[in-house]
Amino acid sequence: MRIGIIGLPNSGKTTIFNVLTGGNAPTAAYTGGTFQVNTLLVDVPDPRVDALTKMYHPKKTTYARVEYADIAGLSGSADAEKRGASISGELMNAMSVNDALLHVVRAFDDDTVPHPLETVDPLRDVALLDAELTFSDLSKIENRLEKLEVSLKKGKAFPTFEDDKIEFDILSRLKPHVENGLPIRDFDLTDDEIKRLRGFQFLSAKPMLVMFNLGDDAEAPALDYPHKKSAITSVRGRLEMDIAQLDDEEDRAIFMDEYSITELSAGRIIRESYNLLNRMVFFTVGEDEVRAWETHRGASALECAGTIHTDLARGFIRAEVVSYKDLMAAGSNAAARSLGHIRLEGKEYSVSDGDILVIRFNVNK
Ligand SMILES: Nc1nc2c(ncn2[C@@H]2O[C@H](COP(=O)(O)OP(=O)(O)OP(=O)(O)O)[C@@H](O)[C@H]2O)c(=O)[nH]1
Ligand SMILES: [Mg+2]
Repeated sequence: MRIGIIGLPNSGKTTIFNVLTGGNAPTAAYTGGTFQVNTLLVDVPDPRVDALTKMYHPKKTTYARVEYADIAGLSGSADAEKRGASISGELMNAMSVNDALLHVVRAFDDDTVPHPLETVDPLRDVALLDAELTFSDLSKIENRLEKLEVSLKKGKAFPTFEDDKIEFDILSRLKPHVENGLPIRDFDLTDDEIKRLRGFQFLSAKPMLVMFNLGDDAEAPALDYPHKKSAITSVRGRLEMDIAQLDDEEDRAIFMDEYSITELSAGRIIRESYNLLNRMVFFTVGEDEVRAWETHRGASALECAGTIHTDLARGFIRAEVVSYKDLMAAGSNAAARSLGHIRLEGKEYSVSDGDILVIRFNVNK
């Protein structure tokens, strides 16, 4: 899972990046919309993996991982004429490789930190950046429609003629939607249509997590955001970054206590991202390794086998499945087995979040 952090200059993207990664990337220095991208892979904190490690004492423990990209460079032009156009090719690429976008919105007051539009107005900034993304998508749609119109008029672009007609039809329906300022993720598309549009890498089609970056004791603004594949969250960015950067566990506990923080936001935000992206984890366990694997919700046993290794999918016979809860309640694998908690499931079995799988397979079958 890869999440791109975007937002206006000085909104706190690098601060949030540090909160999420426990990192020390330098903040401040007003980069004023200069293109820059910094990525880091982080383990997904998961107490279930910790508990399984205690049970199995494996040689190795592997957590699921999330990659965060701190993407600077959106200028936040308030000038409608320039919107979308300000997104350079490299910035476009840096954004489009992500599974979801995390929009950091400044909601903290601080006279020493300049705002590119001079005033702090989080709701305006949400709308502004959304407009920037939809405008960039609109210009792609318009350019493509123009080209398609020419080639369809010639009428002999065989064998792509039929495909071009279908694409022209989809884009023509999509255009007024985007012109109305609505993100593409709100538009109902069939799987086939999604496939046909994939190459465009539309930015407003990506799942969006809007994150208010709050001051130490600020409250989150009330945002009406009725869009699909979207979620809203908030974080006291600088406060949490300061805590996340403390090496000493005890110091951290004291700090958290003082500000009544029960859990650092990194884990919570990963869970919110999992929900937004319809992701889940399953586990494999043993003496060698306890490991969390990420997949999409509702994945079949066969798909999970393939996530582990293509051979396991190819030679799939059966999956032995026990839920994390049942295993923990039983206390050991042997106890779970004698209680009848270990089930044998076939290819089609829909795996649940937290299932522990053993894939029986035979590659020679
Ligand atoms: N008071 C206060 N300041 C913050 C908070 N979050 C970030 N800042 C400050 O705002 C400034 C900008 O933060 P960054 O995290 O560098 O912002 P950015 O979005 O990465 O900025 P660019 O990369 O230049 O676009 C820094 O001086 C931060 O210390 C906050 O929650 N409260
Ligand atoms: Mg930055």
